[in-house]
Amino acid sequence: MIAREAVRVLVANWDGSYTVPSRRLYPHQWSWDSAFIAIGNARWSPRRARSELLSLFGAQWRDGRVPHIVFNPSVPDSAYFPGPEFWDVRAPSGSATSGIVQPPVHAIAAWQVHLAEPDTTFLRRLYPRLVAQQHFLRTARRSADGLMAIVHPWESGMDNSPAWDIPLAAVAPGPAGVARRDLTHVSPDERPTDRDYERYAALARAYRDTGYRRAGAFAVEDPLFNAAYGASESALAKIAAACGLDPAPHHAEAARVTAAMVEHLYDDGLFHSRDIDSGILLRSHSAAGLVPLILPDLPREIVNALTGTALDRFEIKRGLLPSFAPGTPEFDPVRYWRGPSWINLTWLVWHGLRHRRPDLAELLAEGMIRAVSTAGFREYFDPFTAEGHGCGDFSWSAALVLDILAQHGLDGVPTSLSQVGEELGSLAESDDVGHHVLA
Ligand code: 9WN
Repeated sequence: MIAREAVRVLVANWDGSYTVPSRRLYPHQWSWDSAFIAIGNARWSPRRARSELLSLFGAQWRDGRVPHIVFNPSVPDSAYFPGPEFWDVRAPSGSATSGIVQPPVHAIAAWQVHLAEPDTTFLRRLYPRLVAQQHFLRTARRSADGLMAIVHPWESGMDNSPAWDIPLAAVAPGPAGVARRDLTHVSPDERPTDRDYERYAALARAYRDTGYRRAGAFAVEDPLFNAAYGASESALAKIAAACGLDPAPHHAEAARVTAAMVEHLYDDGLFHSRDIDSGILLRSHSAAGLVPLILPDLPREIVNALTGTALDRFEIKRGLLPSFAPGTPEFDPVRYWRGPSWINLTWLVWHGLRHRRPDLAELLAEGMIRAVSTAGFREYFDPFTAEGHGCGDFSWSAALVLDILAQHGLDGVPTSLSQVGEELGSLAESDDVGHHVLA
């Protein structure tokens, strides 16, 4: 039973107040992973879902930034590169963290967690922190055209996407021989190259050396990141209303950023990134360009054009959304963010299509369930064969499939939505005891 198996993965990766993305490859807390994990945990243990988000925001910086990694002090520095010694910074809570961020999908997650089990005390606790997270982005990262910049490919969450090939080529690589740990766990054909890592390390070091204040040679407006920011403002409007506060400023900010994205990042059926220094649109075929479908205020004609692109260029009829369009020279079906299908990207596009094109949302839901049923909860999947790649027992693959199951049920497999609901309901009662779930 997939739901039970998904919960097993989440229980095995639980560290007491949050969930590691993967025991060996990513043994700390990651920012956007925790948001996706909370969405899935909300379906069987709303208590763990709330803890996941509260523990992440416990490491928020004074300026409002939510670091992309919160390090577990009991894991040795050498377990992950770059570890706490490299980043060399602590949050006010005392936790060692990184100094960069990831796409701000957390308000979306907080609202989903509340919907699964309404809890205004939780919302009231998190709301000011979510507002501070957005405030950091719109003050420290806002460009002249009103969009938010990322200063490192890791901030996009789609590290080695071909969308970064041009801006990354302008970054002088640091010294060769970066002490990578990822290749101990995953084949080099499925990960970024050493050259990529030399540039990642150089960029992170340069940002660190300005006290995490000034962008270095990489500064781009990314459609996924900005869509997450905008959709989070819409979620914050709902959260504010539920807390008896004024939602209007959040609605206005969501509308403003949506309009700015349409004006500056949209072209020919897809959203693209833009280089801040040159102002040039970095036309590529990244699935990040479909994620603005999560924006509630997106004009109808753009929704239709994106849907057409998803069908033609991304071939989503197969049920799996490739991270980069097949049929392009850069496409690679197994190398990380250069083509494989990821459950979180597919979930975001599914979320955006749910009410607008339920027929296509269903295709994606069934594709995700099929992939994990045959390959397990892998990190990513070949979009043609659904073969699994990257690490196994990957938390957000398990979590988001639980959310999909709770909303769609299992089509073609003899488990109805209500059975899944009952199964998850009974697990929720035993959410303190992982062993019970594993039995
Ligand atoms: C760097 C944890 C993270 C995800 C990212 C994914 C990968 C890290 C890495 O793993 O990035 O942050 O070491 O490659 O690209 O999206 O959050 O799952």
